[in-house]
Parts: sequence; C-alpha cells; structure tokens
Amino acid sequence: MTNDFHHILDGDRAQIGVGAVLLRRRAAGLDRDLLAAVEAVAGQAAFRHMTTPGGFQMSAAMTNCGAWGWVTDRAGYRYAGEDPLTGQPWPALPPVIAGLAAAAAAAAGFPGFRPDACLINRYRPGDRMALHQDRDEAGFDHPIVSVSLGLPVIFQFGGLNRTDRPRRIVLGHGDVVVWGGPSRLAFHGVLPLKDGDHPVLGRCRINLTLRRAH
Ligand code: MD6
Ligand code: FE
Repeated sequence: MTNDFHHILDGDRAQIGVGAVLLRRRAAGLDRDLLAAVEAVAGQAAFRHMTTPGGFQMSAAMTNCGAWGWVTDRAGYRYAGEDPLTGQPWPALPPVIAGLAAAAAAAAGFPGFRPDACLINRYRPGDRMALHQDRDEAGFDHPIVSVSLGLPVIFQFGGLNRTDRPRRIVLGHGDVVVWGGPSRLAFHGVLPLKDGDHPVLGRCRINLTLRRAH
C-alpha cells in the first residue's frame, strides 16, 4: 500500500511518483569532486542560517551557486542574483554539478535540463526541513534534481495538498532524485537528521537542489 508508486524500473532506478524518479547512488562515484566543488563555493559564499518570513531560523545552513540563489529573510522567499552577505554574484555553477544534474535529468526522462540555480543545504544532527512546496521559480516546466551526500535522512514525499499523507524514502550518500511533471509541486520535507558518522562527511548531510529559476 505504501509502495504503490515505488516501482523498480531497473537495478538502480525507482519511480517514487508520477514524474519522480530515484536514481540510487547515481552521484556516489563523484562524491569527492562534488564535495570539493561545494567547499570552493562555500569559500566564496559561506553557509549561513537564513531567517523565514515568519522570523524563524532555518535549521539547515545554506548557500548557493549558479546565476540565481534561493534566499529567505523577513521580506520573503525569492531568488536573488547576489549573495546578500557579500553583495557579490553567487559563485558560478561548478561543471561537475551542472553535468551531473543534466545527466541525471536525462536518465529520468527530462533531456536538455540546464539549471541556473543550485541551493546547497547542510544538515547537522537534529536539523530538518518542514513540509513545503518548491514554488519560488518563474515556471514549473523544468524538473528539480536533488543530490544527497553524507548521512542518510528520511525524506517525506507527499501530494499536491499539504494534508496528503507523505510517503517516506531514505536518501543516502550519492542518491539522486529527479522530480518534475505532475510531481513538480508535491509537498516534501526531511525528518530530523539522525546522528551518525559518515565515512566521507562525518556528522553531516549535504543536499544540492538544482533548478531552473528563470
Ligand atoms: C533535502 N530537499 O533533501 C531538501 N526539494 O535536504 C528539498 O527540499 C527538495 O530534495 C525539491 C526537490 C527535491 C528535494
Ligand atoms: Fe524542496
């Protein structure tokens, strides 16, 4: 019953919803390159805890790369071309990240994906992300590619209404989720990160979400 949509497509691919595909460990072989790219980005645009419009601090620390970065403060959620901490443009999208996103999207049935925004979330034990929709983009015709590294987390994948009971999927090191079409506005979130010690990342999880913001 809970796995109605969890069809195994092949060894490493599972359909988790209409237009949503999980590519297990698709990024695992690139982990060192991806993490080096994230470190380089964070050297220019530091991880920070942003404030929600309601005045709460986001639990995950965030930064961005690419032409557009997702930001939140008391004024609202939006995409910005500059890092509000420095006034500088966000660091360029590293080719290893852009290439992975395009290849994963194509493998999931969305050829020609050219992301212009990459949000980088860093979770420490206890950090979480409440159920939300990704709806700050200018349009919803493009998929989202999500790359998980480090400690595993329970990902909640719901429906188009906040009250639809979400399904739970464990996202581990190297797992990639591609999600578009009828699932593009599905509610989703992650449960509090359980403590652990990952061989590559230690007590930490990194998630990259790549989007077409404009
Ligand atoms: C996370 N991910 O996995 C948070 N959004 O840490 C997201 O919010 C997300 O994984 C849209 C599509 C895929 C995602
Ligand atoms: Fe999201």
